[in-house]
Amino acid sequence: MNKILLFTFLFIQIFTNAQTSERNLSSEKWKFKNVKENNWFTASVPGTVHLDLMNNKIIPDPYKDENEKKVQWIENENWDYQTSFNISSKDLENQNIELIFNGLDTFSEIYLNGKLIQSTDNMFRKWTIPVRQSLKNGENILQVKFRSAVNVGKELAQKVPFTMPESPRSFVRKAQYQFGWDWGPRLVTAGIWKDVKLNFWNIARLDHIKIEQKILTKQKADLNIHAEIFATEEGKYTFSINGKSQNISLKSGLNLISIPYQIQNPKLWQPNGWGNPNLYDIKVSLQKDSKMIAEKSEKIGLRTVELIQEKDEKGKSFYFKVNGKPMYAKGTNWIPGDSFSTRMTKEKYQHLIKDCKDANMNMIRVWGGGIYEDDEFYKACDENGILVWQDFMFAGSFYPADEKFQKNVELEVKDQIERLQNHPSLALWCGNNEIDEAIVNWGYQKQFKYSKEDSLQVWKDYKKIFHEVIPNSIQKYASSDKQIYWESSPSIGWGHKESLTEGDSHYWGVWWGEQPFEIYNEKVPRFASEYGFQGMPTLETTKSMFSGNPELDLNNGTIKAHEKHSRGWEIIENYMKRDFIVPTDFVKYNYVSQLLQARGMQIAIEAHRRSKPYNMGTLYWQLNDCWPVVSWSSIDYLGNWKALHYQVKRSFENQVILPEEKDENLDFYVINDEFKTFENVSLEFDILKFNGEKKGSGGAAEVRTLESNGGLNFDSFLLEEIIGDADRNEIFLHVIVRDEKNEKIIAESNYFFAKPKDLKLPKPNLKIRKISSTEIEISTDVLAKDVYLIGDTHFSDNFFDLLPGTSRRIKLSKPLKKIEVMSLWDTMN
Ligand code: BMA
Repeated sequence: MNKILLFTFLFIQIFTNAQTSERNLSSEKWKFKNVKENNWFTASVPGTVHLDLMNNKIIPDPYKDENEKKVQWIENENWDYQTSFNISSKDLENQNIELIFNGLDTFSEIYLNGKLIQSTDNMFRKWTIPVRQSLKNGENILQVKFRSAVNVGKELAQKVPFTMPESPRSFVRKAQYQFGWDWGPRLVTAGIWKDVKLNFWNIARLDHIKIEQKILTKQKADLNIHAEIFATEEGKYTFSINGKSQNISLKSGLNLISIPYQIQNPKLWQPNGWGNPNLYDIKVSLQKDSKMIAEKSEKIGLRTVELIQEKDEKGKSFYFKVNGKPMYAKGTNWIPGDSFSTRMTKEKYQHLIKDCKDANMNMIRVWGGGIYEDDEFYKACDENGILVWQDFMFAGSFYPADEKFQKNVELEVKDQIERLQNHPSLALWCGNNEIDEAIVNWGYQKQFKYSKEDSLQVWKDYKKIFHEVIPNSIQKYASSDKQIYWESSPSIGWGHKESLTEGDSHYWGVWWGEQPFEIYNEKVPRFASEYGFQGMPTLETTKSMFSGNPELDLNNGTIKAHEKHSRGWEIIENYMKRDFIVPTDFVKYNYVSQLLQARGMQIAIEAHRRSKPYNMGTLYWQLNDCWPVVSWSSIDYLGNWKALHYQVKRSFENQVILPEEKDENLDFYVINDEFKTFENVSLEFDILKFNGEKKGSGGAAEVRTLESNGGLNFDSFLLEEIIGDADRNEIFLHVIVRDEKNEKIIAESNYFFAKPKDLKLPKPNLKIRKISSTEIEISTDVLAKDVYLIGDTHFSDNFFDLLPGTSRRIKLSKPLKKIEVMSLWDTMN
């Protein structure tokens, strides 16, 4: 009790001494209604109209059954949100009071006590409104009136003389995926999607701390701390950085100050797999006459990032140098974690980014059709050593560029740069997703019968936004060490050969082009920023598609509705037939669809890594989902790892051995992404029958050196010599790469000589033994291919091959009463 009293006392002391304070208005009682109706309902802020309607039982959950269709009317309506709050005479003694909306979705008019104080037209901007004059002592009424973004978009579209693809989505500065995507439902939201607060301040306000890294050496980091200070009183102030104070003079109005700050013997921020992502606290404060005026704190990391593009005999390199060393980028693409992004929690962000770290990734691309992510996302990336490729939020369409739109984009870019740039994880700003590609390759001009002038206008508008407005804003607002700009991802569409010799590439010959997975071995780009294949979500997530009893049947309407690609089911089935026996049983189909996806991505990732340093990055499409759906994700909506995520973890290990069959040979590539040289490395393999019987063995004649951050084609063998007269369908190869000096296995792999459907697998006798409530041991007599542990828990490993006569221990995230298990054999018999 005493402690609480003391704490309250201290808190009041600080609160009253400080000249700045905040009040959160999100936690006030909010209500909402359809403009056309009279009844008010309770609302949540931050939130969105769909969730409010759901919470009031006015609409069903759009993620369940086929309900998405039933809620489409919402996007055409206008919605009023309202709250009231009290202001005391003491509050009004503050010189300045601002109302701050961190995010409004999207077209709204804000009224305070009946007076219009602001109109908004961009979901990605922050709105700061001076309100001292509009506030009154006692109760104050705050209203936010939203207009349908779809209807506003349609009005804007009419002003353009030609039809824009997927109109009207590109006219509205709002998350584009809400208009429906090939993995996402159409749920065009409205609402107060981020916090609302009142900011009270006196004398001066401290804004936007920009931390610029000037010099970084082993001995020191020279930083410049830039601050924007708006002062109402001119005079002498004290500015402190981590307790180190300095006198400054401020004029009344806006002041831009820059103060050098040094860190001795800096510990670098290292990407995952290279070391620790060390972080430093930078606390700044502004004082006047020993009174605290304002304080701010930032967490930074000391690192350098460069994008290296140098001409070479094949084209142009494309890779990131991090802390002066070339980094092979391993990672994935991020989409919003929920169609109702306000539902994302800190825990979910932390979990998904930790899952990236655990799968040996070091980079993630925030895809341009979603949102500039929540602060917690970037914080998690900072803490886990995951670099961020940050798209601006423009995707797969044409965009207007009238003056109003340009200004709007500039302010959006400014807000986002100011919010994000101090994060050490931030590596690159990218203008957009697939817009250059859409203009050049997707044939919209023909489809919508554009005149020559229309087509020229589209290109002119593109250049305005992505060659001028955005890069100019980056130069103006971003710190000098955070200015890498890449105009469009991909830079060149996958139909053009240059997409493989320079820039970044989205290779969609697999899936969209329906080419076989093996084509990945030929189509290796300099930097693969997208490629992917769909797989079904786990059973738990599949079941969650139903409000009632799940009907697990491929022909069920609900199951079908949770695949958003128009030909998705067909493409999956076509590919499945090529490599697997297509099961009729739903659970087995679900399992094989995941194996298929993992197999495709394994082939791609291995092709990319084998080509290091020609290829220096591989980011598969996509990490996560925004609802329960069949998609390209490796982690489903409920956070469960699909077979792909387990595979990615294996394929992204720092040291890997990647066998490749070429003509009559089997080559063994060994790749090392660590900055550590292995001097005496040996390679040995066995050829085994599925029952464990050894058919042969071999190895590299000599030990070799595996260079730091290097890779080599270790050795090549004539296939005939390895296999002899054995049936390719009855054997596999097990290979080990050993560091002889330290007597340690550094990589291990299995290689099959036939497609899964052709393997003559014997029935494994799989046994599970309980070690503790959260650990099991699984064993087999003969080879168990693609062992699948089934249960609503996270298994530390799953979808793995268990070698003949071996066992493996697996940890469970939570205890299970019953664990079922199957393997590929079960789908073939
Ligand atoms: C990529 C992405 C997304 C899409 C994916 C799969 O090009 O940029 O637009 O979801 O393809 O089709």
